[in-house]
Amino acid sequence: MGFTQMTTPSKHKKLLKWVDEMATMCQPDQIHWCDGSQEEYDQLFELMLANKTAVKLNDEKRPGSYLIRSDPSDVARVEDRTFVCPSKEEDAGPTNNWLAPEEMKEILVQKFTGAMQGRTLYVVPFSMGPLGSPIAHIGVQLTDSAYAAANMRIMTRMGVKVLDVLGADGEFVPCLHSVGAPLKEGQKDVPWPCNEEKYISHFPETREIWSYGSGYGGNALLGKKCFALRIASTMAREEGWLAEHMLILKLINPQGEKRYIAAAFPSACGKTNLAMLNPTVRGWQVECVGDDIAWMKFGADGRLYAINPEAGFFGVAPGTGDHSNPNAMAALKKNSIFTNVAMTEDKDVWWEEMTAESPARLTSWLGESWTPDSDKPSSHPNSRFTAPASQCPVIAKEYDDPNGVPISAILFGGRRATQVPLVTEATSWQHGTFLGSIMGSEKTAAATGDLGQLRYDPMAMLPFCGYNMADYWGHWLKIGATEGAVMPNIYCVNWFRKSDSGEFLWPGFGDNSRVLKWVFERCAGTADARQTAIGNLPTEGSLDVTGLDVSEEDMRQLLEVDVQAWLQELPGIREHYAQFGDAIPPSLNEEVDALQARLEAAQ
Ligand code: TSX
Ligand code: MN
Repeated sequence: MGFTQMTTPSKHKKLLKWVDEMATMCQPDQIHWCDGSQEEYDQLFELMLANKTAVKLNDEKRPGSYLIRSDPSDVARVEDRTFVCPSKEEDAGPTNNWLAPEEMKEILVQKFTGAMQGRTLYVVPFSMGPLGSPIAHIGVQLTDSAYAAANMRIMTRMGVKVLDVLGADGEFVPCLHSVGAPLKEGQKDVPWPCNEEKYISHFPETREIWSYGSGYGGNALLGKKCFALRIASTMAREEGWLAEHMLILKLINPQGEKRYIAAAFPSACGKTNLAMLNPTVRGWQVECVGDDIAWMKFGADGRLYAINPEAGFFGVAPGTGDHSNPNAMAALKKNSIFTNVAMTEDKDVWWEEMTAESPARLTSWLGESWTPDSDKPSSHPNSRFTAPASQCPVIAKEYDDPNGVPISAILFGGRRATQVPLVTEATSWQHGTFLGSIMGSEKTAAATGDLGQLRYDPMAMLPFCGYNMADYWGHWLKIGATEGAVMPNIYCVNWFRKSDSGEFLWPGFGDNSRVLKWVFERCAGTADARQTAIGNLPTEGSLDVTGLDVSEEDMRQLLEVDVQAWLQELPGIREHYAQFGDAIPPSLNEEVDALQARLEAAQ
């Protein structure tokens, strides 16, 4: 089994030279240029089925879909093995792992030499964003993983049409990937080849990505976190735009007027759920433009226009069900890839909280038999679905618009049991940038022992910023000061406030549309707010609570400003800033001082 070699479908000299050089170094048995066709996708799975990498799922229950079980050691992004390599260490900043580019290259050349022996090198041309969009960018991933190539066909616009756009001299980001498991003559492959030693390396100055040793998710699908966030954030800084870890949603009021909202949340806050939520407020609609990444550039009218650079959802499976996200469940009904979830007896998929009751018998993500009284979950907590965005019932038509959508509001969220109100409006772009820089989430994983501890995750970009985070804040401030710019309003939201007895005060999910409605009406100038020390909050009556089952006392708590608690957080904020030393933009330090002064005055 294999691919029929075709003539090279590109006349791009630089691309051909790079592919040739990388192939000489990696020594694959053969090279396959991906055309992006269904036939090619089917062939990739034929190979993975033969190698026991993939299982074909029940074609009646889950048409065109596959289950893949990774090696139990290769199940998530590896932040401690992720490197950002500009020439100067200070340009990586204190929150990134750094190695000098020449040093890293020397290591990597050694690792990649012969790394693809016995394997096929797939050349995967992809566009992040609608083909030919002025906001989009092109990458080419070289990979020896059929799994990565197949996922890239769902997650990006992939194939020969990208080479057409690239032409003879278009720009592309070279993305080299190997699982780091060469096969000797006659050596039998394993279902999930990978290497114990991993390097996820970024070279912002030359705009290159070299990823070695892992086949999983963000380590291997290089268009996503590596390109669309880490490399793109450095491109955005140089070129005056924003590459952000944000969903994009379209909110439509009963009159048919629409606003576009972008929102950043750390992991485990339900970002994908918000991106495609079903509103409980009568007459309002939400449509999804994107669930993970937003690229925003100024339009001629001075507004920020956003595209979703991706073409699919690579979502966390556990917790996703008809109760939390029926639109995601519909998107993954067919033509989807499932990684590290459990399998039912009739070869469908299942994971924790997909349904209220678990099936009586399953095959776990480890391939072992599983029953509800097993002491381990059936699916890995970071198990994933890869589903085409086009299959989401509420995908917005603008998702494919090369011009992007004008953003009216940016939300920053986090998981905070205390202190942070349901919604707060920033009083300026600078104030909003400050609020984004101090956002954080409380840990939910009991395993690490620091349950409930606050982790700062500025703009949800901590693991994804390709340069010094303090310079990134400086870039945000500079963007906001662009001549003629009409900036979005900025809001902080918190769905996770708890009562003293430990219960969630806010029902969340579809009822978050009440907050979205207030944001919409603030942008339209039709909703009231009261000024407080931390920002603008909804007045009583301006937040639509019609038909909502939340007591007046709980609503009061959700919208109260706990001045004492905020004062107590100030030293933590100053400490968080201190790790960046002098690199902190002065106006952010001024924001901390001004917040302190307002809180003290409100005491
Ligand atoms: O995704 C969530 N969102 C955003 C939805 C658009 N989750 C799921 C957890 C994150 C992966 C939430 N969990 C949300 C939320 O708004 N809120 C909560 C907390 C919560 C959990 C259960 C209930 C209520 C709130 N249950 C009942 O009230 C019955
Ligand atoms: Mn993400």
